[in-house]
Amino acid sequence: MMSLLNSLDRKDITKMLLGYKFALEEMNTKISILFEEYRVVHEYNPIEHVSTRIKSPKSIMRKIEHKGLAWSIHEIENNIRDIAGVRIVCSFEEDIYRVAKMLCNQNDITVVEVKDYIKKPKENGYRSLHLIVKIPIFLTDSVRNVFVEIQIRTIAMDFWASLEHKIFYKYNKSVPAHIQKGLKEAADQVTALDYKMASLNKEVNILKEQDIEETSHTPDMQKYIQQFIAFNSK
Ligand code: 0O2
Repeated sequence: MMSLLNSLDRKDITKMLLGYKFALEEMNTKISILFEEYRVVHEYNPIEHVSTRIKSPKSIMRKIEHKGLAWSIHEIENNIRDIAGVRIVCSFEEDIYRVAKMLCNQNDITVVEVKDYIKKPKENGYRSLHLIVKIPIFLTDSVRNVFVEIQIRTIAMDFWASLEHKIFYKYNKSVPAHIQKGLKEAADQVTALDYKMASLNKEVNILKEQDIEETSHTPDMQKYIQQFIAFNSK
């Protein structure tokens, strides 16, 4: 396999990978600007953490073979859309869609595909929102539009996906039925946990709102009490 990758020009590979590196740097900047502003305006941060990665050469080669692609930079750039990957881990499920909307609304981001594995989880229980986008990278002599895969999920979804990936996402034999069942059960528990935390959050938010309403009534109340005392002491 390595020899096939060696058949490509080194300089071309470096140029290609640089494009993905710049795309990720640009995405990182976009995300941090967006959320710093969001935090100031809404006094809330929907994001727990963000990570980026460039797909490993081994994984790129596996995908080239799996998709039956020709060994050319052009073919790789046009058909492998997750070489540059951003993972945004949010607090709650509703934050995922909030974050996705904010990113998709940016003028220079072209949304190529949305894969909603939350509304329609994968058979093994995998849940996550995937956006395949294209962003322009301004180089010395040209503008390159680069594919980036953005995975957005909650902490709970990330917990399941990271461990499942570690255990056997790349296990290429068929997974025994009882293990598949166990995995799916763990995914269901993770989903239940997400719902539970979201509902607790909603309840606390209602309490907070009531608190604000009560404190905002205080000056009126004080005024009323003063008027009442003044009237009754005449
Ligand atoms: P890695 O090691 O993370 O890079 P396409 O890209 O559209 O041609 P693909 O790759 O099947 O087809 O797209 P999909 O389903 O959106 O998956 C892309 C990425 O999502 C995967 O990349 C994983 O990172 C993640 N993913 C998808 N399904 C699962 C799953 O069942 N479990 C876990 N843990 N992650 C998943 P790679 O290249 O497969 O792997």
